[in-house]
Amino acid sequence: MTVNVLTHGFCRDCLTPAGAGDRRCRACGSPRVLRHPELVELSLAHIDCDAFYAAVEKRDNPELRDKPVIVGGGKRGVVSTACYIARIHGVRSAMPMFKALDACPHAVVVKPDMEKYVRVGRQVREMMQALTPMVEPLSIDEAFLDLSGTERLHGAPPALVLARFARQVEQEIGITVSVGLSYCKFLAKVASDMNKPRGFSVIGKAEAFAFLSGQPVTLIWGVGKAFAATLAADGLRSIGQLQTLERNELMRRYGTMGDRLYHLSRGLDERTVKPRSEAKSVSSETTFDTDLAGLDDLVPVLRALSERVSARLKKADIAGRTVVLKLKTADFRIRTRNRQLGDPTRLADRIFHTGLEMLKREADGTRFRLLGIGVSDLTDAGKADPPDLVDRLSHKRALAEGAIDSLREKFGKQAVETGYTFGRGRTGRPPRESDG
Ligand code: TTP
Ligand code: MG
Repeated sequence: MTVNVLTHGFCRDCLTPAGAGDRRCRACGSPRVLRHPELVELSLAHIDCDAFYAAVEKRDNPELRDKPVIVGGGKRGVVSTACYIARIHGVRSAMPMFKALDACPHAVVVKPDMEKYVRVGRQVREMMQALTPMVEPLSIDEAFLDLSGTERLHGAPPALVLARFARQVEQEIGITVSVGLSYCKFLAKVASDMNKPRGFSVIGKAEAFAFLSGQPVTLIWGVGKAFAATLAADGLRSIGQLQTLERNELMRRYGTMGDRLYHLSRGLDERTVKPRSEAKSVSSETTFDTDLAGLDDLVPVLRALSERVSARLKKADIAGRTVVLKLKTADFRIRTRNRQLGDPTRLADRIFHTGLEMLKREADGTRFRLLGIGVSDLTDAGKADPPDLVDRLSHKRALAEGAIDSLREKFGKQAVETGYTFGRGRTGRPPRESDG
């Protein structure tokens, strides 16, 4: 496939090049002909799965296919997502379930199966990584791809590779995606959202400025409700209005955010795609202001770090089978100690107690300048922390931790402090922490 063949675009269903003025594909009759003056030049893409959780549920239960489907938790819970049929009735993500069912009483409600969605998300990601290593995942169902320089490898320009990819996801995984193609991250992400589901939108360099001028300021990454209200109070509602202001003026008014407004409103976005391979471990460590030797000082820090690691595992819905303790002595020697668990865990309490056993052996009077804790051998959270009948105490602690988690979810992180974390030990100022 050479570049010239795509002068008039191509069919997204059968990938046949289109002829000048074709409204439908000559080969298959599909109306999904994609054309754009910059089609063969653009290489930055954002791909986002359509109604992701709901699409996976429909795939796995064909009876749901033509019904409005809401994925979410219990009657008092909120909507995680709704399929596009349910959205016609006004159902949206994060809506309280009772409201969603008011809007769409005949909807089928499905409880989320996170483990399954993580698995499908990973499959989609692996298919992306087969196109290019330059894949930057943003969440479970979306990623940026930089396909520049891959034309020779694929024998086709990025636009066609992406359409082929969308088709392949439908055929092999059984869900649909929407693609945004542009020259920068900002507009690629905007584009992927433009004609969902099964969308493919292109925003070229030549049209970016004019396109943006008609959009609301909220389209800009980082402009949430509160900031939009500030801008509105200053008479700025459209990106076009931002485009009339000098950079200095925007920065004087809004600081670094003003700089972003200046650039993004003009379609100037230098951010590159940063490939992230899957983490091999999740850890958190801290360097003390003054070296510490005693368990009394080290234990509260270990507890706080364990909670941090656990929070990250829970957020990513993963667990680790091996707990790793890291210490750096006052003379900069690193000690790492590992312990493998019977089952993977994501509970702060298990991470902490396993770490504590190892720490007790090391706390022989040596002065330490750094303490870290983490888990490796990562797996899906599904197999983690089975009810531990042998160790009733630890089971009870796990249940307590579940209760604390839901309280925190309701009332915020600071709502519940466990005994050990409270006050962060005796290190004086809060330690410098870093996650890995
Ligand atoms: P999104 O990509 O925002 O939404 P979506 O894929 O369901 O729909 P579309 O992209 O077609 O607009 O989020 C991906 C998944 O993340 C979604 O399927 C469910 C989950 N999610 C929540 O659990 N709560 C939320 O508030 C949102 C927005 C998403
Ligand atoms: Mg999505």
